Amino acid sequence: MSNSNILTKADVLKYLKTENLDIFVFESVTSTNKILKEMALSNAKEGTVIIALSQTDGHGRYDRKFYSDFGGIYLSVLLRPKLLNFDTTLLTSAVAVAVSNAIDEVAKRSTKIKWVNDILLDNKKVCGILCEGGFCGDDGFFVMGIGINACPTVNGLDDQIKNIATTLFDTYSPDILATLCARVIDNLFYEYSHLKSREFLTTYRQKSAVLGKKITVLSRGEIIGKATALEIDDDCRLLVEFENGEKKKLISDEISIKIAN
Ligand code: BT5
Repeated sequence: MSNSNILTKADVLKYLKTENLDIFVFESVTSTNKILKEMALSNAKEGTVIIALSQTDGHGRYDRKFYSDFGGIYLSVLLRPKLLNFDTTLLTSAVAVAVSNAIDEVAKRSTKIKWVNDILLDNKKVCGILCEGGFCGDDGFFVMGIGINACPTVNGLDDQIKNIATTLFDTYSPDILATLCARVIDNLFYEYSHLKSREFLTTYRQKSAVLGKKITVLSRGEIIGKATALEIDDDCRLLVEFENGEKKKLISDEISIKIAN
């Protein structure tokens, strides 16, 4: 058990199996993704990990706010894949499997994945994942940001999200946070090193919260139609059938979906 009531790097290292990572743990930052992108541009190595216990400027896709109060886990991992034609949808989806499995292992729960980057517990969002890329000279990098509503926050979930979000554990424990961080990081590097084989796709489809469901399709926040989710292809695109019978493969870059009740 940790002596302190605050998660420390030593706590995480106690449970971590992956070697040669540069891990930094902070009580509060603006955004772990923002800091790690800056570090990536200053040549930080693959495997640099920033963990924060709270964020003042946590964000999701299209700069949407990600509520990041003390109690959750907010972490970012720097990847520098050698392959040039690396696909962010695949990477984000593989990381979703890694995180969903980690949560299930540690919390003994059964989470689902909402295409493409949300982890759901009892149909509510318990985790969001954001993949941001950049270039350092000729070399591309990816910052994988993961925000998990792990333990309760002092004031509970914000009014803006309390109907759509949930928290994993009922009480705060740095030891649980440490175990969760370690499992997330270990699973992430496992999936990353096996990405080429796409073995994660089987689990991604099994854990899908959307396959067979009626959904609303949005493009940059604007509703473009109602559809049924039919299939996730090998590139993690979502095949849907719109109400007028038109079938389309959705790419996550511009598109988001809502599951109908
Ligand atoms: C995401 O975006 O869900 C990706 C969130 C990634 C956050 C991590 S934390 C570490 C790293 N540093 C960062 O600054 N970001 C990453 P998106 O799919 O765009 O969803 C955003 C939407 O999720 C918001 O518009 C809210 O509806 C909802 N939301 C915001 N905060 C939430 C929370 N704490 N729990 C559940 N849902 C939330």
